[in-house]
Amino acid sequence: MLCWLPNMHISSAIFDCSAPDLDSCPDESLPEFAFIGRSNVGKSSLLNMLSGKLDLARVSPTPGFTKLINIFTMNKCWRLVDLPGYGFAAGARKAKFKFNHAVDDYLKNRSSLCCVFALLDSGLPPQEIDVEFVAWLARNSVPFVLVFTKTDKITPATVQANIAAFTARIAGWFEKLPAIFTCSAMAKQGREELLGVIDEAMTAIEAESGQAQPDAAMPPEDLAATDQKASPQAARKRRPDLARPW
Ligand SMILES: Nc1nc2c(ncn2[C@@H]2O[C@H](COP(=O)(O)OP(=O)(O)OP(=O)(O)O)[C@@H](O)[C@H]2O)c(=O)[nH]1
Ligand SMILES: [Mg+2]
Repeated sequence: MLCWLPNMHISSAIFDCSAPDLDSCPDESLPEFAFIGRSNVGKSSLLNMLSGKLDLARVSPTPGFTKLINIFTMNKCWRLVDLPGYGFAAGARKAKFKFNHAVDDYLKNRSSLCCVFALLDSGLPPQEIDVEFVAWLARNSVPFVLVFTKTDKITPATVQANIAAFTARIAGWFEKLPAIFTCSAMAKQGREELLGVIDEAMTAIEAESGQAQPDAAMPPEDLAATDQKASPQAARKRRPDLARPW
């Protein structure tokens, strides 16, 4: 059954909960798309822009504003997740790539996590903290796309130069570079393209679940395995096995 709307029209956007840790998150029945990036990069603003509801997630000029895992259900069938940023610690002398245990746990073990939108400020040359974070995503096999934010603040040529410099830093780690998008929450640029990522993922999940219907005449292959407590590796394997178009 199709449960999302064609062309990614958002008919409902509802705040679910603010979870302090993975165990407090809602069940994993709905596919999730999460926003992460340095504090103040524009995660909450982008979530609002995509949802079409400007006051859904709290936006603030104060870095480190989002402190919990904030979960929102869209069209009653998929979720957007606003994660706390990294790189901000009150009193810290040097920004460091470090996020709390809850975010680490969420990114590594949330089996319904389909794709992470890793946000980078398009107005800045490559920041070590972001390069380190992308390396962490790659090492931990977290599916992600790169999203360069706040394009309204600078010229398109500078945006392109910063994107080229960043991709040059990470290119050697991937057979195929992660997909790259640009956006401006202020100018409402990039919405269609990013909703397209979600649309394609939802289409792939739908196709996969259609194919994965068990044959009623056949017993499940490994009944015992379903009773075992899932290891992080097993949890990751439960993530939808998408032929990722990004
Ligand atoms: N010019 C411009 N400003 C933006 C844009 N997106 C966000 N901002 C501003 O940047 C600041 C931070 O935005 P948030 O969306 O709260 O950033 P965040 O990444 O969620 O921040 P934390 O929750 O603190 O990690 C706010 O003052 C926003 O108004 C954008 O596209 N263009
Ligand atoms: Mg925020």
